[in-house]
Amino acid sequence: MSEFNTILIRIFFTCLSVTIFYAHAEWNTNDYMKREHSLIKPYHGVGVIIPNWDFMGSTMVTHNHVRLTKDDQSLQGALWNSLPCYVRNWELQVHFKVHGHGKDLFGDGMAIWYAKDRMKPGAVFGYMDYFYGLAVFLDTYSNHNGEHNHQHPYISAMVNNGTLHYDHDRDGTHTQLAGCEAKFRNLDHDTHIAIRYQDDTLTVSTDIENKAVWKECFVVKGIKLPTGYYFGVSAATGDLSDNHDIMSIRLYELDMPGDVKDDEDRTNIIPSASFYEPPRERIEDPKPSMSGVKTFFLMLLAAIGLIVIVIVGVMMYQKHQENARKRFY
Ligand SMILES: [Ca+2]
Repeated sequence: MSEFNTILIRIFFTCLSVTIFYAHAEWNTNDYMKREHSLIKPYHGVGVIIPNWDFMGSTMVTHNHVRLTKDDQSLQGALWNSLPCYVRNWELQVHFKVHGHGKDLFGDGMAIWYAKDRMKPGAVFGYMDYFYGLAVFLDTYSNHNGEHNHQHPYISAMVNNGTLHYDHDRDGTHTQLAGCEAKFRNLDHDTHIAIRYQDDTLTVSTDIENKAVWKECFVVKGIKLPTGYYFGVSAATGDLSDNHDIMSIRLYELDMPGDVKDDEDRTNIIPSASFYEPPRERIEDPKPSMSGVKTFFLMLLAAIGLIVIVIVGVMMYQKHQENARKRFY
């Protein structure tokens, strides 16, 4: 072996050990991060296998991201953690990027899952309908104008016990727990979402304004989720498209050593939510012309009333003056 080759090999191993050292140092600074439920660069283990994660559909893994769908029509992709999660209180942080060529038309969006069944393709952003568990939707396309009074992109959550249908045509508005508008698409800076499940309370926050702070999207109390479900992310395109990329997924355990733990067995409970947003029925707004007419008549009545009072007042005053004059003469 030539001396040049030996030097090259030395350089390679130095770089490798430095990389391993820093990777290890990062783990040490995140004592409560569960590495078996997290996805961090470099993704690759051996070959194209990502340790503890499986991918399906249109998903492509590169050095910088896991692309669930590219900016092309009719694609579905997903990435699923292969180990069930038995952490009771947790926070999942996802570094993602949704971008594409569309200026006004793009879609459909992506979803982050904590669900019973993994690797199931379907109609809900690339995952099965009538699922068991929690979904957080990052919906970029408004399928139904007028049904809801918010803009897209829109982030919302849904808890399902296997019986609820996600109504794509109405953007799931009848089954959502809560939601918020979030302009996370086509941004130059990093975009993150945090899903916190602690003491049966779900808190979803975003970091999409390049301020490195979490901004609360919504909080919903009274949510029961079993342990032993799987984390996953999925995305879908239809007639409209976007690149849906995942840069990292970090799961933090929120139970601290020494916390008093209740003994409730959470392995077999059915996912449930005690509070749903009231279903948004198609209630027509009161017609403006009607209310205008009403207002007009009310004003007219008030004006007539006022005129009557003034006239009566004037007449009484004149009568009074007349009487006074009569008394003097
Ligand atoms: Ca939609």
